[in-house]
Amino acid sequence: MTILVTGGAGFIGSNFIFYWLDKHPEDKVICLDKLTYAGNLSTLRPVMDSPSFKFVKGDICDKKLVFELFKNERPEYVVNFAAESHVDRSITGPEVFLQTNYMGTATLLEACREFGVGRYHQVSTDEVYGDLPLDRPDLFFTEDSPLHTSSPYSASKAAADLLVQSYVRTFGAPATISRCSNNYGPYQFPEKFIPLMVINALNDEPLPVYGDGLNVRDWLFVEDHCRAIELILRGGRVGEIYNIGGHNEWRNIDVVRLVLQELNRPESLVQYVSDRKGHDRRYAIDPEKIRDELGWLPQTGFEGGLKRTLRWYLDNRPWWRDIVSGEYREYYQKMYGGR
Ligand code: NAD
Ligand code: TDX
Repeated sequence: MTILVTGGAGFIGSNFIFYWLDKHPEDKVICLDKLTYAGNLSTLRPVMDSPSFKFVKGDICDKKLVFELFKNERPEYVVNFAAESHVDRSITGPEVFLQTNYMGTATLLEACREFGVGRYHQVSTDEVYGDLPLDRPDLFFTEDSPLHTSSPYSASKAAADLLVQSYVRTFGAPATISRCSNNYGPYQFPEKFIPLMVINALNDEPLPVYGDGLNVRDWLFVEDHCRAIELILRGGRVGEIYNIGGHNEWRNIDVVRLVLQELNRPESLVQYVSDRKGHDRRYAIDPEKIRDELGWLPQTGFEGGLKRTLRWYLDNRPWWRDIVSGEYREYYQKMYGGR
């Protein structure tokens, strides 16, 4: 069986490739990735020489390349992780988000239609539901919550979801969609909240907390997300959406405090900075559907998962040092300088 994983040189896609090859060594995994700033070939080093793995550098928007790949490899499963994924970048430059997240999905769906696949899975996000108020802890996102997007990033992801649903209805595409909460774990790009805080703390640099630090995110260890996608591919119903999240809500400032405590760094490193435009207040997933239909439950608790993640960043300094010493410095200056 051949499985095509797009965006597999990024954070969740690479963890998914490791997970899949470990669980299904008889399968062939092909990774299609453009290697944008967020893609890192060194991440895939552990599997690069495996006969079960093949890396293809390319853009999911490149119809000729994508069609050629489908024609030659005939993947049975396609899992689309490829995306521009950082909300802050979508605020300073939305176009590439629309191009990759929407048009890239369109190209993959067309290739599935032309060549036929067993399953197409769209990796979406809980951000398509917008946010929940802090004073209503009884509210959660269900699969029926209305789409209510706040950023160009979430709008581009919601648009892609609607396109996938239209292909199910009109063309009978064997597609599913998952909407997961915030992931954390090894190989997450340093621009994202947890690795950014960890790396700054290790470098004894200020930890920039947006606004009042009271925004709430529902954190899930990346391996739990990978297992949920596997279950959806195997047993999820075509045309369905599955929310993924583990009832693990944390205020940003409390995550920062925990990181500082674990790394034995002082709280004086916290620096409140001006808020993100349109900053979503609270995300919280109701995972009842995936639990009841597919038996999925998260297996990694937050404190254990965070410890594993911190250990990974401590043990893999060359991985993130290479990133933060390059063009990332310019990004950081532009995003945080004088904020
Ligand atoms: P990431 O930014 O770490 O990785 C994205 C990968 O996609 C990179 O390897 C990049 O090179 C590749 N890519 C970008 N544009 C491409 C293109 N046009 N063609 C081919 N490859 C391209 O992202 P991530 O955090 O691993 O997120 C993966 C997916 O999961 C995204 O679709 C994101 O929306 C979704 N998601 C992420 C989270 C999270 O917390 N990180 C939560 C829910 C859903
Ligand atoms: O420097 C920071 N300071 C800060 O306070 C950064 C980078 C973030 N934050 C806050 C903003 C959010 O409230 O931390 C929270 C998490 O921020 P991000 O890591 O940027 O994640 P978020 O905006 O919640 O979106 C994430 O979850 C859903 C992923 O990046 C998306 O790809 C995914 O779809």
